[in-house]
Amino acid sequence: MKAKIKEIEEKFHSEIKNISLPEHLEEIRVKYLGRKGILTSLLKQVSILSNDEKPVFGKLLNNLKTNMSTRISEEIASIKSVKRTEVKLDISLPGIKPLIGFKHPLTLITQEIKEIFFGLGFETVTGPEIETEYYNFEALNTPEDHPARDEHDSFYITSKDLLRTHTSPVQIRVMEKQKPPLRVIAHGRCFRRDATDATHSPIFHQVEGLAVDTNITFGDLKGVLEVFAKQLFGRQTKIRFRPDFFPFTEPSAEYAFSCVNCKGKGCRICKNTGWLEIGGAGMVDPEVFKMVHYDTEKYSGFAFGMGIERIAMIKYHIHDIRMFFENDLRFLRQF
Ligand code: 2U9
Repeated sequence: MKAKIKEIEEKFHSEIKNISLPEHLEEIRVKYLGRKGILTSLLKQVSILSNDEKPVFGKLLNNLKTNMSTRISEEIASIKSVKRTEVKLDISLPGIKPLIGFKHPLTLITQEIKEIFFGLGFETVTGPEIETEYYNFEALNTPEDHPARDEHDSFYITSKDLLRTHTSPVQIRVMEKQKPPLRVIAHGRCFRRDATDATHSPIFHQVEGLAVDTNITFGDLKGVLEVFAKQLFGRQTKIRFRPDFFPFTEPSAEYAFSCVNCKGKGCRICKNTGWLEIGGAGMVDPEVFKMVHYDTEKYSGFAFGMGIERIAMIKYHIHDIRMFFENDLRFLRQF
């Protein structure tokens, strides 16, 4: 038995010498010390020895078992420490610069637009992006057969709920809660079933203004938009109004700013017209006031709207609306 123990011990040490992978050391542990291992089966045989031999061999085998286990653990630790020192760390190399956050161009232009209207006494309001047909169309005097109400033009969630096609429902919600005088700016994300191209996106952003009081006139509207144009694009900017139609304003107009690039002389940006079309505006239709129980004899109001992407494209010289939504950091980090 003694010779056998010696033989096992030598074999163990010679096998372990050439091992370089921790998983192979685990295999050795199983081979010698596992439940069916060489040493374990030898320990089981101690019970059949004589009473004199039992403590002698029992002690010998238990000592060997402890030694083997220690040796295996030491080998694993030493392999691991060698591996660690193999990883070369050059502390003289420059570090990785942390990426500092920045605002999206649409956020920047929205803030700038809001600041101008704050200066004119407006406050901002927001509302839900999922709207009912009532707030998105009916309350805004948009009849059942209007093309915008067609599901080819709007994203419906249910037969009565849809993604808002403009921010105007927000002003209806405000008027339901507040009595005049009112000067509010609604802004946010809107959705239309438009085919995507360089100037159209099914997701876009709007800023709309609404002022309601006694004696509000079209002159007030012109004054507000003129101040806005000059503050946003410079003192030399001129503004032009031309008749238009919207279901929620009467009379209605489209408005344009003199081209920021050629100052109205005509260039590629303004397609040689000297003007950049910005949005629509008008006096709030009395039918809309009736929906929110405002006294149409006592109150009048103006409203206007503009696309935020269009303003940002003019201001930052961006030629494709898709750039705003592609999340390309090479584009976004320029602002
Ligand atoms: C209420 C009453 C009237 C808001 C208005 C426009 C005209 C308009 C377009 C500009 C570019 C939308 O993003 S765009 O395509 N908007 O032409 N918006 S009047 O009129 C309102 C709003 C709310 C209660």
